[in-house]
Amino acid sequence: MAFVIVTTIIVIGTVLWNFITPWWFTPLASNWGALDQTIIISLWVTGVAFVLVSGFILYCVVKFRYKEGHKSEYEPENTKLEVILTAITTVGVIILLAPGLIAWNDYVNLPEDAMEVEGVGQQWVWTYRFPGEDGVYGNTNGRLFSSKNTFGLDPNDPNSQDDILIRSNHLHLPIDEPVVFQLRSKDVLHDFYIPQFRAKMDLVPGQQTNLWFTPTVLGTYEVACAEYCGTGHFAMRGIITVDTMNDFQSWLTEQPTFFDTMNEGTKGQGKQIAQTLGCVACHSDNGKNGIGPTWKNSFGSQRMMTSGETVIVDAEYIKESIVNPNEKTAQGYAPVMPAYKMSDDELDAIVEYIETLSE
Ligand SMILES: [Cu+2]
Repeated sequence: MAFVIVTTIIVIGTVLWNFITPWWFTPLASNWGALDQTIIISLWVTGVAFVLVSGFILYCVVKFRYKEGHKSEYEPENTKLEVILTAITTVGVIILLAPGLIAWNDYVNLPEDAMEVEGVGQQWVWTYRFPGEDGVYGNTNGRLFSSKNTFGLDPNDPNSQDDILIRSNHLHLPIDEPVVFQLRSKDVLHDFYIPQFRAKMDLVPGQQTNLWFTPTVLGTYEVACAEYCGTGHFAMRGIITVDTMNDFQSWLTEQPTFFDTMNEGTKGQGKQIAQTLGCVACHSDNGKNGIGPTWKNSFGSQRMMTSGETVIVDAEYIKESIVNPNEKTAQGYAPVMPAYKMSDDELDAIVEYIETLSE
């Protein structure tokens, strides 16, 4: 009897929980209401099946419990029952699958006149590229990646020059305009996910994947990486602000083109370089230690190494830590930082930036 009571409580509690849970969808801010409906239909179908199957088990436990003199009957075939059960299951599976297939068809068919943005993922930052005035993306090639050319754009391709580069994790989009994201990864698998837009797509190294949506509510939304991509996965976040068309246009005109970025000096650009290369995912500028030590007030301080030696955080140590990070590891941190190739000017710019963060 205890089994019947406990199971009944679990079944009723599970069903009730789905109605009163505080962890429901965040308010929808895109065109993808169909995806929510698909999930809700699935919840209803599986919920009804759950209640019916659980109810049947409880009924059997009570009805056929052990009694003196009761004997079970042997019935190996019951064609009528099999036909009914097969029919019900078939209808259930169709209701489960059909709405998803309809929504998926829209999801993978990209609108033709949509705005285009490229989303680039790397451990552990997001950056973006617009095709610029000519509307055509310049060619990219993994061999062309450098600390200066972080998008790997072909400098000899005339289409590259006007490409607009967003070298921070903060992207703006205009409201009510369909936008197609071309997604690519510079290193490992990532997943571009904005919960309020319900939009989600894997980034696969060596491939381009696509995703589209139409933002429908003004506001600021968080981009999260939804595919475990290494130690700093949790820090791989970004922001998308949905603006009016006017605000979006004025933001876009302030962003540099590829031509601009290739011709800008490095002096005073330490913060920009740190952002573009993703240093900021692990090294904060606000005193909070992350995967790596914070940069705030670090310049000139003493730091204990795992080897037991103490070093002064000066220009030489910082540069060595960037170029050859596993030479010395600070105590309390894992030796997970990849080595970065940078020009002397860029190293100086970063040291200078870290220095400005210290009192
Ligand atoms: Cu990631």
